Amino acid sequence: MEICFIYVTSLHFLITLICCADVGIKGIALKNAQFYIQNKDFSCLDGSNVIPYSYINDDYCDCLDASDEPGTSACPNGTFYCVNVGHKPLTLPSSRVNDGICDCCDGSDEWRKSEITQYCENTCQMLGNAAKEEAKKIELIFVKGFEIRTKLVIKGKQLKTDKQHKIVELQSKERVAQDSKNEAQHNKEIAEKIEKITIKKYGLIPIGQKSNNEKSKDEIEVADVFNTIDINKNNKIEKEEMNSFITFDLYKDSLIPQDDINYFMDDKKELTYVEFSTISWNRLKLMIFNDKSTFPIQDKSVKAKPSNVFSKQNASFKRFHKSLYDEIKSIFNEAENARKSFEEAGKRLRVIQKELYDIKEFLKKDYGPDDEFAILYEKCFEFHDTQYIYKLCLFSHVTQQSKTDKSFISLGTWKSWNNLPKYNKMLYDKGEDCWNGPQRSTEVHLSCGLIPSFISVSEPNRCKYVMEFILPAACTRLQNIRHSEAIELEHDPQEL
Ligand code: MAN
Repeated sequence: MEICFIYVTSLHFLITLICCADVGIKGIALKNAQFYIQNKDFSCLDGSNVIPYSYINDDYCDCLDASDEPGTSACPNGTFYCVNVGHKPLTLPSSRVNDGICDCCDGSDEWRKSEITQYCENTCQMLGNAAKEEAKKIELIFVKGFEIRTKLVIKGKQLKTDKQHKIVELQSKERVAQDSKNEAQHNKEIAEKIEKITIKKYGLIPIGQKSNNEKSKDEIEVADVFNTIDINKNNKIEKEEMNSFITFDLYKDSLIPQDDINYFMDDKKELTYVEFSTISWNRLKLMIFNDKSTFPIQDKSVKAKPSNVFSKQNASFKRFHKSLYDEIKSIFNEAENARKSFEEAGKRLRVIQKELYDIKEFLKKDYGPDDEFAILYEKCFEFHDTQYIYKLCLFSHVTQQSKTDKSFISLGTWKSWNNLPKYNKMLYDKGEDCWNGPQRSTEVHLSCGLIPSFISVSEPNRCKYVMEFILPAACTRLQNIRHSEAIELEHDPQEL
């Protein structure tokens, strides 16, 4: 019964439209044609007046809604409807009717002039064909883009799964690395304890480990001895200088033992202050100053008898110290190696922790309803204008680099999607402060395109930037496609 009623009503509308509605009236929209019935009084569409049929388009405004003057400019609030057969219909403000300019592609807005001679050329068919061609290309971009997007979805999901697995793997590596760091720390503490005892016992200089006061006291002593031995004052200690000190007559046989001198000098011909203080000083101190005596005066005669400073010492005593040096050296080496191992274990742990942190950061972000944007994470794209190079690193940050002084300004870091659930606007905020203004921020507008490309940058409000970016991941809706992209169809798109 209901269906029958709808059918009868529709049929009645159709009959009215075919036999009675006056589609010949200029400027009416097709949907309104049914209200303009030839030779019947016309009721304004808003009900504001009822007028004789002859008053329609008579250049006099009778209806408040201008519905009696659809084809003239009599009512300021009126509109003219171009049917534009073959192309898109168009609605114009009534002021543009019969103004001498052809606005409708079918020329109907200049109907008065065309009544005399054809005033406007009908370009609807041509425009309609061109629009259809463009629409086909756009459709093709959408279809191809959607195909790529489908692959991106698979890749994005795979990437996320891989990262999740990687987290588990890294967490177990982290535990192992933490254990080995703890062990290295334990070994270091033991080795350093022994080192400390040794240093204390033999009154050595633990280079780089003492407080500033203690250090400077040691440095003064080292510098004193260095200056004493440096007879020619060239800021270096030469072998000849060493040989001119009876102090080095270690065996009290009026000879300076050259193998011992080579040992002091670490097999070098001359020593700088740094080499002396870092290499030779402890060797010297162990072998000569163990009795806390001061450095003896120079004796220009190498053959001279040793001074009584060392008269208490004998050769075996000194040899004992040389071997003691080796023992101490190995204690120092052990402590040094333990420190290095600890440092390396710490480094290894930090590398793992950094990787873990990065993956967690990656997984925190929303890569679209199907993870179709995931593989673009931290991928960067540039746009150059006359003044700046803009760099957009997706899901990460945006910068502006001046072409003149090469300085960088942050235009924001990843914040979020800006108009969910559409996933076509990204927001990067908390960029560098704008002078006397807000913090810089950037909105990135995404639309469908086969190749990810940075299309444009603008600054509609000071320090608020808008970037246009195209990519296949955004090929979800036909209206998202940029028309200019049509020409790129011939190129082989990369799958991003
Ligand atoms: C720099 C740039 C411009 C910005 C001004 C604001 O010159 O970041 O984009 O408009 O600063 O002072």
